[in-house]
Amino acid sequence: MDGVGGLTQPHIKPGKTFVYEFETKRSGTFMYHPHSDEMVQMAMGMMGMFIVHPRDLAFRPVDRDFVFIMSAYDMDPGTYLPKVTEMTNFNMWAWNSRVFPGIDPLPVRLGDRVRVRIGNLTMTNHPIHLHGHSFSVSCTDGGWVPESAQWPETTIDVPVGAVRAFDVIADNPGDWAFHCHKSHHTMNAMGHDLRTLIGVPKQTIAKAVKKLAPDSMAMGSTGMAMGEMEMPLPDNTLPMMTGSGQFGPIEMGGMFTVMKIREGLAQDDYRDPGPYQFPKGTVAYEVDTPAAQPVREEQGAPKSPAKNGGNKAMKGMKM
Ligand SMILES: [Cu+2]
Repeated sequence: MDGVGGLTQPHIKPGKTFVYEFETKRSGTFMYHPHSDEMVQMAMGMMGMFIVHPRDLAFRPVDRDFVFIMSAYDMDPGTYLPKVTEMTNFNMWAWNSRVFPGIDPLPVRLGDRVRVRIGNLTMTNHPIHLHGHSFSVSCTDGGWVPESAQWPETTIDVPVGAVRAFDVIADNPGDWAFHCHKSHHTMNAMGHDLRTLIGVPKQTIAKAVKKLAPDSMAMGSTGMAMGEMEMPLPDNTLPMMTGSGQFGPIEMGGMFTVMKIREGLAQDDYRDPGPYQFPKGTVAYEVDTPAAQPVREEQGAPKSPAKNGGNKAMKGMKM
């Protein structure tokens, strides 16, 4: 029983219920979604993962098994409905319809064999990356990859309409970033077509721009991090980067979470173990450098009137 409306079955009209019956003939990682008014139904998130476990429990066993379906939405800040006609410019990149920091961490015991299954029903590919480890693709939605055909990776591309599952031995304790490697996919509610204002003293021009376009958002003069982007948000949106860790803001959003690998987790106790206690000598640290001057002055550019005051111009500006 397949679900292509018109081709293999009648369309399911609003208020109606259909039954699908089928045998699960092989194990693996699969996806399901409508083939009826797809642009609308998938743009609004109607999709899911379907996992078939092997009957033989000794076949490729793992200690931890995670699954994510990737979806993308285009929602203007302040609105409540994804745009169903968008084809390229999505601004919310979600795992299981959630964005970081709303995505749970992946707590894992040191030495666990871990499987992460990822399905892609967005309209672009996602190179998925885990820090601190290498791993191999163990199955796709086409079947299990023979061990002799696997090769080591640190990032695996998940094409549109495809599933990739990778198996990793969690042999490196720590808090390891796990994310899509497209930079704008680890951000929420991106403003598109913004001007680049790196190095621009913008305290004065921001006022002028705001007069012309009160809702405009100017990028910070040193970047897009939260310190530069202090502004009230409209209802029902998210900052582009948010979440915090033991050392400060994480400045990621979207398709991002953390695999927390710990020694000594109790059997079956996979609650969030909190931030990693780094052993001495395993965290990068600051050293004194001689004469650290602002770059713009070293290059002989005019002195900025916005020096140290640039952030204030952002306050009150809306996305
Ligand atoms: Cu991505």
